[in-house]
Amino acid sequence: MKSRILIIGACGQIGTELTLTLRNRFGADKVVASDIREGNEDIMGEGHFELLDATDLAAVEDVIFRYKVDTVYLMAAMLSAIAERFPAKAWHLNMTSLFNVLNLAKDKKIKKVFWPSSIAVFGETTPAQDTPQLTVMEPSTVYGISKQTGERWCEYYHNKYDVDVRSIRYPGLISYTTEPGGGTTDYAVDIYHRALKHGQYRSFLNKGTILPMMYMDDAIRATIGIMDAPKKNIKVRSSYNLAGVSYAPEDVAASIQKVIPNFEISYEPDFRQAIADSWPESIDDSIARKDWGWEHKFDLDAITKIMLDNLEERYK
Ligand code: AKB
Repeated sequence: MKSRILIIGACGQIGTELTLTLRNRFGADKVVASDIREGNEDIMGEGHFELLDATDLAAVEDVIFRYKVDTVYLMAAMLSAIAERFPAKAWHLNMTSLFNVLNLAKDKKIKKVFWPSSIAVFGETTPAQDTPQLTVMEPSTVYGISKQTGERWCEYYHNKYDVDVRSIRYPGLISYTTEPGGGTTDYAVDIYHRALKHGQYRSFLNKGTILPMMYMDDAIRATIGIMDAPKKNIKVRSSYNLAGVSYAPEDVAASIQKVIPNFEISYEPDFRQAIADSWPESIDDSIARKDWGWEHKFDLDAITKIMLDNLEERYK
C-alpha cells in the first residue's frame, strides 16, 4: 500500500478546506483527517477520520503507523485572541504538537511536514509596511511567541537533522465554509455573516486598522504549492512571508456596501485592538514568489462577492 497524508486539526478553518482539496486531488483513501473533535463530512469530504489529541505523541505515532502516513500537515493551534486568555494551554498545544511531529520526522517515521506560522511572529518594532522576510521580530502575544519559537525549531530540525519541514506565515484568512475560532482577524469573516443577517456590524477593531488578509483558496493553493515544490527550491526553513491583500474594517464595509447599500458598520475596539496594532499592515512576499512561484489571485471585491454569494442561502 502506498503512503498517506495525515492532517492534524482537520476540522478547523484551514484544515477543513485543506482536507477536502487533498481528498479531491489524491483520492479519499490517501488522506486521513484527524482532530480533537468530530468533523463534518459534508464540508471536508468522506474518508478516514481519527479523533486525535495533537499533544499525545503515542496517539499521533499510532495513527501514523496504522495508516502508513509519510506526510503530516499540522494545522492544530490556539489562535491569537483566545491564546491571550489561556497562555499556558496555548503554549502547550502550539509547542508540544510541533515537537511531536518534528521528532517523528527526525526519527524517519514521516518524510515531510507542513506547519503553519503567522503574521503574528511580527511585533511593534517590525517595519509595518511591506514587512520583509528577514526583519526585527519581537512578538507581544502568546500565539506570536509560540509561532516565532516554532519557526526557530523548524529551521533547527532542518539544519541539524535534515527534516523536510515547510512553512508559511499566514495572514488573516477569509472563508465561508468553516468559521475561524479565536483569532484577531476573525472580524473579516464575521462581518459578512452579520451583513446578511442584520445589515450591520459592530467591529472589535477600529477604523484604520489595516491588516494583511487572504482568501482561503489562495491560502490552500499556497500550502499545496510549497509542499509540491522541489526540496532544493525551499530555501527558507523557518517560514515564508505570504501576502494577499491588505485592508481595514471600513474597506470591507465599503466593499459590502457595493452589494448591500444599506449595510452599516460601527466600531467598538476591545483587547484585540492592541494585538492588531502590533502586527504589520502589508507583507513583502517576494522570496516566496521567487523560490516556489507563489502568486495570489483574490482581491477584496472578489472575496466579498464569493462570501456574500455563498452565505446568502444561509440567511434567507
Ligand atoms: C489570528 O488572527 O490569530 C490568525 C492569524 C493572523 O494567525 N488569523
